[in-house]
Amino acid sequence: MTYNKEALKEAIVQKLRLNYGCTEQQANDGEMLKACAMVLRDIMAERGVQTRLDTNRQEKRKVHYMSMEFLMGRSLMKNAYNLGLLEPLREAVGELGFKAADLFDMEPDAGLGNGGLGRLAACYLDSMTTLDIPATGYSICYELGIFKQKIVEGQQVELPDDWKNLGDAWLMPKPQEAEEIHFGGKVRTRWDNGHHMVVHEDYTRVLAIPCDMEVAGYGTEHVNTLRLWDAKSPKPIDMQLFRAGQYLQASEEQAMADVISKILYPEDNHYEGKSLRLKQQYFFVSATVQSITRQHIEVYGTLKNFHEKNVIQINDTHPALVIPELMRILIDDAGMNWEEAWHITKNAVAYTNHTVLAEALECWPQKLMEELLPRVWQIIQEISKRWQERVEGFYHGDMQKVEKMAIIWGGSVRMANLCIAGGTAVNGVSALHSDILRNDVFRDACVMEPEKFKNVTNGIDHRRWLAQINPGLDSLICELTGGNDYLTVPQKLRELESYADDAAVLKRLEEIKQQNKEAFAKFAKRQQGVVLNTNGIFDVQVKRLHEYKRQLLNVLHIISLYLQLKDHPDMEMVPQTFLFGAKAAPGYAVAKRIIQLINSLADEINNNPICKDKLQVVFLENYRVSMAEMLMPASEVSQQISTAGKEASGTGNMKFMMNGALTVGTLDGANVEMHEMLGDENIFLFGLTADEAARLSTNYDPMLFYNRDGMLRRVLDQIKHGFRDGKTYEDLYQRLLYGANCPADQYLLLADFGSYCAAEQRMVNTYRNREQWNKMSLRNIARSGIFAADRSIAEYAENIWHVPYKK
Ligand code: 26Q
Repeated sequence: MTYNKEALKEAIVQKLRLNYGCTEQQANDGEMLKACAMVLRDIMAERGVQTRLDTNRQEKRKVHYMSMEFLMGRSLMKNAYNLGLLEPLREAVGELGFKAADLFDMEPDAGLGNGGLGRLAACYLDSMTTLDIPATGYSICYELGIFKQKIVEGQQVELPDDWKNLGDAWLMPKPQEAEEIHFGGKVRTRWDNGHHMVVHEDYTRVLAIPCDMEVAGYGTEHVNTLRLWDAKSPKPIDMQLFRAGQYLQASEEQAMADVISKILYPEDNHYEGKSLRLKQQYFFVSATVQSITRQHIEVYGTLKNFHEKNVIQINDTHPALVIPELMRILIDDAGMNWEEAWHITKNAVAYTNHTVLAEALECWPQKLMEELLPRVWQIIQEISKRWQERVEGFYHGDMQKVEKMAIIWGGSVRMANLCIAGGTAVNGVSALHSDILRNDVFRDACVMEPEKFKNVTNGIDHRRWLAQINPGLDSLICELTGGNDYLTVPQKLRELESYADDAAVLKRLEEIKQQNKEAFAKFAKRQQGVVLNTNGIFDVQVKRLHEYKRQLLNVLHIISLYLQLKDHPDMEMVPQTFLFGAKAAPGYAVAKRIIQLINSLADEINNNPICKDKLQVVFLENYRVSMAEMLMPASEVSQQISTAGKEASGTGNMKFMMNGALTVGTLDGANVEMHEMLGDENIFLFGLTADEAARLSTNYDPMLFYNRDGMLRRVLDQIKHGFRDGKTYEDLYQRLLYGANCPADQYLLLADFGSYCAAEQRMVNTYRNREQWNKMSLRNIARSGIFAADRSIAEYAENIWHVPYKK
């Protein structure tokens, strides 16, 4: 059935009656939003059924994308857009007496992720569907997503994000497809009729209930599913304890189960060995593997061809337990021998690495695993033993290599090594990052199996991150490239380049940017009462707060501008509006101090009359997907200034570029590919390269830079003494000059300060020549096609999954 405005109207009215017992006149915005969601959900559910039938009938290989995070953001506009129903929905809603824009705006973000890794999973789900790949995403149905951030007296305060109130209209609970997960207990082995039987007993049971969210592709009938697992206890209450009057204890086990899917861990790029996190991971993995194998058996009646018909992609090591869990099911449940099970497992799992930061590599205490997952632990031990024998053989007993590559060592289980041993492919997420994995982090494993190590540079859903959020730019592109083919052929953006000397086109680009700046300023006023100077260059750094991302370097530069302005209050300058947005992990004290410093600086600058219409600094509260959607189209400068070698890829960098912002950045992550596309003339590069940074960090002396540069000294002293709010930041000053544990500042801020300031200066000078700037902006948009997720997914399909896709 094809839907038009009338059919949508009718369906919405029907939903209101059936679900809320009200008419469209009586319904409030929330009910209307949910009714619209349910109508689209129905359309997708129907197509989802058809997609699955076709997939099974044609015995296609399926992709299973496992990620502890899916940062989906809002869905109403996205789904309407992909289904080709955006305009009919707008009209239908309008005729029912509501404003579509208001409904879109009130939908809560599904914030089931921290940042890059989680958003990547969401973009990939869109592309896999658009390319007609049979794929399912899997994650946990966290009751509370990433916390909401408030700034109170300059400091971050975390509030719970209870998104399900309005956001659950997309979810379809399927209790009949629940799986049972076993924790703790004991493992016994016995011989039964010559068979070695493993018996796991006295375990605690937890139910995993799937809540499915359908995902529509663009320009296709294909629909995929995001399966979110909700944890519940199988027994409502312990009646024995209840009868004994021990009411609290009676519901203890139930509470234990519920807590597993309660909350998303808010640490980004940082590992902590918390037992609840391990429970989440196994809960997630076991439910998913049971569900996949069960469905496989339903179609094929056996698991012997499992690897031929399934590939499981794991988003970092967080779901690494799939390897022993799949082994467990193949051996204990399907009765296979080790070799056969290992062959299937190894060919069915592939691993993407997203970080080289030592503090982010997962290393679980063996004790925790042993107690929580006794059977899985046995299997890990066997995998580890066999892997170690192989390494020893290959490296002729070189114990240094054996130690580095070991899975279990010194009482810890190293998840990355488990993934390397048990997977068919390991990939990094940008050219530089994959090189660092091959030549440094996983060097010895790569020598052993060089074909296993691949690169797939990240990409973003350009339909969401350009067409949908920047309608002005979308219209211009369609006009200039003769239609909207670029939506499915992102390389078409290249055709824009023939307008690089067309003054009228460049002017329009500038006008679109200005309108987007005004629109963002309105939003900022509404959200936090701040009045942005829209005549200033919108110079933006939005991403998680982390020392390696160097928000502090940005701060140092702004302080240097401020000091110059104080020296020469009448100095002529291009107005600049510096925008920051960042959440800090609640336990990351230094990151929280940096937020406080940004707010102190903002307070100082925004209240000093000499800065009026020249310098402005704003910390944007609660940066999230839906804010990024407003901000990217309005940004002129994209700050991508991580210490080279530390940012695996970055994906915000791509969103900015696609919306015409120019990058000030280091040669790190995907900035390297960006620079390759743009050449020196269309990007503002600065700083040490990854090799130089690695070399310098072995004997880095911040004092050298401090003593050499008078401005840098003044800037640092300013941090130490603080600003008009009376707060001082000697701790951060110390950190930059001496590091937390000498010899330090691993992030080399002072070494890059000079060249960063110079790059900013080049950027501002370029901005004075608006035509030149607009030309560069156009080239950035025109050359951003390679950063479309469709390109990334085509590479995964081709080089790792070996599945066909729509070309
Ligand atoms: C691990 C164990 C326990 C608790 C939390 C974690 C954890 C959670 C999230 C560890 C890491 C993350 C997130 C990492 C992440 O977002 N990495 C980013 O991935 C992007 C997509 O590939 C890259 O573009 C970024 O460069 C990378 O930092």
